[in-house]
Amino acid sequence: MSKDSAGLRKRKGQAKEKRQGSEGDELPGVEPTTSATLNALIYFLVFCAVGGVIYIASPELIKGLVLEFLGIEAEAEADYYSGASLVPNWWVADVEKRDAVVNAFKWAWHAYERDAMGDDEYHPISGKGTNLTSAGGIGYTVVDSIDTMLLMGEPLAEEYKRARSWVADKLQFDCDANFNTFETTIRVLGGLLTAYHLSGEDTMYIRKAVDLADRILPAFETPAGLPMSLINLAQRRGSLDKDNYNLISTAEAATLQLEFKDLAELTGNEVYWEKVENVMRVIKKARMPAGLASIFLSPNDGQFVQSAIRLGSRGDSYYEYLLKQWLQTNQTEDVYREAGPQLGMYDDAMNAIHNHLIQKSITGNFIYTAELIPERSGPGGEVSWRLTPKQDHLACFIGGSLMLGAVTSGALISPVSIPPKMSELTDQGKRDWKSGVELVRTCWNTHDTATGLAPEIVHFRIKSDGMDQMMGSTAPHDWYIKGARRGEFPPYDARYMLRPETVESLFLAYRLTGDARYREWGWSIFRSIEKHCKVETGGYATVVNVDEVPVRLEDKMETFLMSETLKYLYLLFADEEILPLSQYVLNTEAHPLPIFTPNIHTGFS
Ligand code: DMJ
Repeated sequence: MSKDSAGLRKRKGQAKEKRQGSEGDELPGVEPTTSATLNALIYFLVFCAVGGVIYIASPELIKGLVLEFLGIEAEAEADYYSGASLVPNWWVADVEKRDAVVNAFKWAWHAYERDAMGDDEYHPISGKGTNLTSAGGIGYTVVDSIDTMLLMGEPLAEEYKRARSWVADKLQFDCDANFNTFETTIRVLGGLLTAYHLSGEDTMYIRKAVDLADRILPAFETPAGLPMSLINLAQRRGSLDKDNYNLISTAEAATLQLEFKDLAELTGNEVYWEKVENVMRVIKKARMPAGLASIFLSPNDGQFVQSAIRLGSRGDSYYEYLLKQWLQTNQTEDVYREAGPQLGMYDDAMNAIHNHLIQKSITGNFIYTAELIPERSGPGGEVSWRLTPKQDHLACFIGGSLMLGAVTSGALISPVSIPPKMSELTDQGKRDWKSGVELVRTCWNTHDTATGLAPEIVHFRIKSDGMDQMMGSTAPHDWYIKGARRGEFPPYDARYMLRPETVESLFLAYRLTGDARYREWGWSIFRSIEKHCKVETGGYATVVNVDEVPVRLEDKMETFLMSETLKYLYLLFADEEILPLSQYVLNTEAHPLPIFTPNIHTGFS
């Protein structure tokens, strides 16, 4: 693969340039000077005609070419990716840092294997494992970790063999209890599928994946076809989430698609595809004004229910999968990224995010994504939307996602340069690239804490918060952790639970720019994890307050440490060819699935 391009595939219907005219084709009987003038005129007319045709097909391509010809690539745009610190051989591993991440993975895995092998969850301080239900484990931690071992290769070869044996001999899904449909799909089904792809097509994984997927399918038996939040794997019966008024979370419903489509492609069983695509059909039909999506849907009529609108919990991966579905099927599904005047679902959503959620911080130094909260007011109980300056760590996936979208969905040519030139992007691509770069920088800034780790939730300052009066010169400049008070038990917002979203964006940003700063930021986060989350006896734990040292730890090592956080850090420092973005798309739990051109054509448009 060429190293100076993003390596992402050519977009369907991309305009091709054609050389015009040829030598010695003057008209007979015409004097040379007249002929030269005439030729020039003909060339000019042909040039204009061709230019006109291309302009109609792609006005931005012409604009970009003209600007480039005139050398007017605005400087601010040209280096918008970050600055000037490009790594000459960006695609080559930083071996020392990569190996430090491998050692961290071993530290986490060995402790888990010693204390809790096969259990769903791990508590490193007490050295114990627990299962999600009393009906036995479903391989949450083992399956979630396997593909990271496969990517890390030789240093994890023995660990991989043992993990594979556990899956082959012990993993079974005949568990009479309710499991979360979404979590089981992204972690266990996604993990099994990637293990199949990365292990050289070990069919044991596919047999397990088919068994699990078949047990999950009944979750889709609701009037609208949206999946119920819970699924009893033994009884094959779905149920709604009473704790959330029997509503269906938007992110949960719209983040099963990559996994079930991959399985449909592998097995030829179109039912997997139809079930998850129908969810997208329902969501498309339910479109809220302005293209926004609230975080809950009704299982009965499939309409959006009045609830918060955000890129954080219950909203996040809905947006992530709009792009990734389009990438997974080799950019062939126009419903996500419409080529014509009608907006694709991805474009629609990205416009909505820019028009309604992205805000500037009080100092103007950062942009962030706010939330919209519905409120009833007035005599008729009219609904108004209150903008809340709250950003979950979960929302930090969006920076990298926007950058990835900009160089694919928002690209005029394919592949684009690394980093992309602004003339290679559409207007939407430029907008998304810039906001992606800036949102990654914002998320990095939220690591400016006593531990160098970012809190679970930050609030950005707004003019009316009165903090200047209350706190004088100690008032935070841009953001703060709400409710955190010296001497008191820290609020939930203050914790770092080993989440991956910022390093996920750093990995993408590095791959798409080759800019050293993203590796530096990733390394700094890694060192903070080592310093503050590492448990002496093995494993890593949640920090309860990122702004307090020495830290207090909570006895929990989330499975996404090994499936996502350490994988993204490893990929940030590893050779680019370990996982080319032109060939794989990562599911929301960082399980890479291959890009394919689908044989199934459902006509969803
Ligand atoms: C992961 O389980 C997935 O990334 C999911 O989409 C939401 N976030 C957690 C990790 O933070």
